[in-house]
Amino acid sequence: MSGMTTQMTPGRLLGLPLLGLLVLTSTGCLDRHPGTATAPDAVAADADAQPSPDGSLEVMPDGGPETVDTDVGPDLGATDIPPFCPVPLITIDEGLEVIPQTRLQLRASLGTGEPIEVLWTVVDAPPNSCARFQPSATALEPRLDVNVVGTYTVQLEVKSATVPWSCEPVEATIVVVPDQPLHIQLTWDTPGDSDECDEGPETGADLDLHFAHPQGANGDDLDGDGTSDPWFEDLYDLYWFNVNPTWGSFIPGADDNPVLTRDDTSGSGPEVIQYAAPEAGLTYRVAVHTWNDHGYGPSTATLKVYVEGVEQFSASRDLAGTNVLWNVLSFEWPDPIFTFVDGLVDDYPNPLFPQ
Ligand SMILES: [Ca+2]
Ligand SMILES: [Ca+2]
Ligand SMILES: [Ca+2]
Ligand SMILES: [Ca+2]
Repeated sequence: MSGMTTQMTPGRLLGLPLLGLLVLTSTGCLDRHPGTATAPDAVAADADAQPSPDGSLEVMPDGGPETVDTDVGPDLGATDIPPFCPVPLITIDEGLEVIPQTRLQLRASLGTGEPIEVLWTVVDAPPNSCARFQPSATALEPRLDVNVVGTYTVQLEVKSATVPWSCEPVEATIVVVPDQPLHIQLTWDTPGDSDECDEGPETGADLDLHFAHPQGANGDDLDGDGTSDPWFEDLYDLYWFNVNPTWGSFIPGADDNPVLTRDDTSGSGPEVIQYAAPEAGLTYRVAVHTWNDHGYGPSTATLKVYVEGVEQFSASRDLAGTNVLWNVLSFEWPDPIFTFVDGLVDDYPNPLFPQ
């Protein structure tokens, strides 16, 4: 998508025209960062400024308030003018509607060219999204990975020599929508993990998403219930050990295979399967396996299925321990009608990697 800039107007502007300089007063504008200041010379050099009630500019250098006569602008006749704040800009190269697993490139500016400090905050995001600014929330141009489907709102606060932190922050809202015919997403909560978003070996409970083609229905009867199982079947169970199987056409280069586009071993997820060309008339099955809780205790797994970008199925289930299989659902393609199986098998080890 093309680059896009969003600009929001803070509520504190009170309908005043945007001017090039701000007036610092003794109102709440300075309370949070009392050291904020600008030199009187810099103020006097910019005549396009918001006047104080007596037609002067008020600034706050280190030694306390000073007044620089400028004789510009009308006398507003007010005795308590709120601080005047320019509007920061949030620029997002990828636009405001993107597909899952997009790495957003954000940029902050004030439009004046003056050096600024920034503070970014994710104020709203889908559950378990773990969206964090990289390399940090104080970078001028941070990156943000948006992996979970849903709506994200980011907030930007800006400080400069003439702008205090207390000016109203601006926000931008990004919508993450799948673009594939079939998009399956697994996320999980693990209350026993104090940081569900850290990454690295055994830093969280490791759950796995499984997606089975009907050809796999003749697999081994791993749970011993007398019927064959598709799970962990070599070719027809798509999961972390079989991330891009050849289903559908066997023509080399045919772009009709499902893909596990995101594996997660460190907690929270998401694990994601995308399928550009599900086959008409086939019934697919979806399961969740607790590969290893790594000692963090029970997790609540949430499985969502999106068809053409629209959520069509959602279910959650508490899963405790290692080697638990949650047989979630089956559905036929196209025009899927979802059958919520909701079966639970407590001891279902991976036959290739028993533990
Ligand atoms: Ca963790
Ligand atoms: Ca996993
Ligand atoms: Ca069985
Ligand atoms: Ca993770």
